Amino acid sequence: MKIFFCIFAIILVCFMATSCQKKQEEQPQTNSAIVIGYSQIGDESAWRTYLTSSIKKAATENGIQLIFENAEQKQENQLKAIRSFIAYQVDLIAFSPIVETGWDNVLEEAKTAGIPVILVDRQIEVKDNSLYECYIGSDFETEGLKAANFLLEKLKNTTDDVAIVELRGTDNSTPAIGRSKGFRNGLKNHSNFNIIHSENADFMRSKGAEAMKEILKKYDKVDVLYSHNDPMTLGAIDAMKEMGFKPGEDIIIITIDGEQAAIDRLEAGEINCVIECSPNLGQTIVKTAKQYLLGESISRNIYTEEEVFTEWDLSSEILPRGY
Ligand code: GYE
Repeated sequence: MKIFFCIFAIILVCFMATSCQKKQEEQPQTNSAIVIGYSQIGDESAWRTYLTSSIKKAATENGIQLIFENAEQKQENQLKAIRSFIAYQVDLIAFSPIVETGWDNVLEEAKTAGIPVILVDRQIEVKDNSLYECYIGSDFETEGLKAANFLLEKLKNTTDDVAIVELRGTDNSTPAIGRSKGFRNGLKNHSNFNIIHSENADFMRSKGAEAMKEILKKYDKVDVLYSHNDPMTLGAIDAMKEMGFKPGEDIIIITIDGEQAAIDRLEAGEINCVIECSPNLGQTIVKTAKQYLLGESISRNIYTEEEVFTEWDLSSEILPRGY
C-alpha cells in the first residue's frame, strides 16, 4: 500500500512541474525577464550622451536588464556587439546604426536566432525590411526643411546672392542624408540661395572648428552656416571668432540638436536658429520593446515631436534642455 502512495506522489509532482513549466512558456514575458542588448555609436555629442542616459534610466525604471555596448564610432564594434547579444540570446536588440549600410548579414543572424531588432535614432538600408521591427527617432528631412524655412524668413527681402556653407554629419548616416536633402528641398525654388561649400565634419566640435577655419580662408564671402549638429557649430563659432568674424551677425548660423550650449548662444545673439532634435527616446524604446515582446502590434516608424527656437523667440520661454 505504501509503495502505491509513493508512486502516486511521484507522478503527481511530475505532473505539477510539467504543467507549471508549460504555463510559464505560454505566459507573456514579464518585465523582470526582459533582456535588451543596446549598441550605442559613441559619445561624440551631448545629444548622444543624453540619449544613452535616457535609455539606461528607462531600463532601470521598467525593470529591464540592459546590456549596453559603446562602439566608439566604429561600425565593426557595433557588429561585434550585436553578435554578442545574439550569443547571449537577449530578448531584443536595439541599436543606433552609425551608417545606413552594412547590416544585412548580422541582422539575418539575429532573425535566424529569433531575436527582434529595433532601430534607434538612425535608419538602415537593407534588402529585407523584415530584419527590423521599427524605427524610433527624428524625421531628419523635416529638420532640414525647417532650417531652410527659417533662412528664407530671415532673408525674405533679399535678392542678392546668399553664400551658404554646410557642415555635414557623418556621411551615409541617416541624419546627414536627411538634413542635407530637406535643406536643399526647402531652397530649391530660390536660385539666389547657393550652397557654395559642403563638408563632412563627423558631428564633432574639433572637426567643425578645423573645417570652418579653412572655409573662411578660402572664401571671400560666407553669409550663412548651416550645421548638422551643435558641437560642429560650437567649433565653427570658435573659428569665426578667432578670425575676427561676429557669429550670428557677420554670418547667420542655423544649427540642429538643441543642446543647452546652443540655446545659450542663441540668447547671446551668436546663433540665429536652433532646430530641436530630441534625444529623449528611452521611455519610448522600452515601452515599444515591451509591447512587441508581449505580442502587441507596434508602429513601423515612431517619430519624435520637435520644436524650432529662433532669434525672435523669448529666451525665457525655452525650458532648460538637460543636455
Ligand atoms: O544630431 C548628433 C549626434 O543621430 C540625430 O548624432 C543623431 C545625431 C545628432 O552625433 O549630435
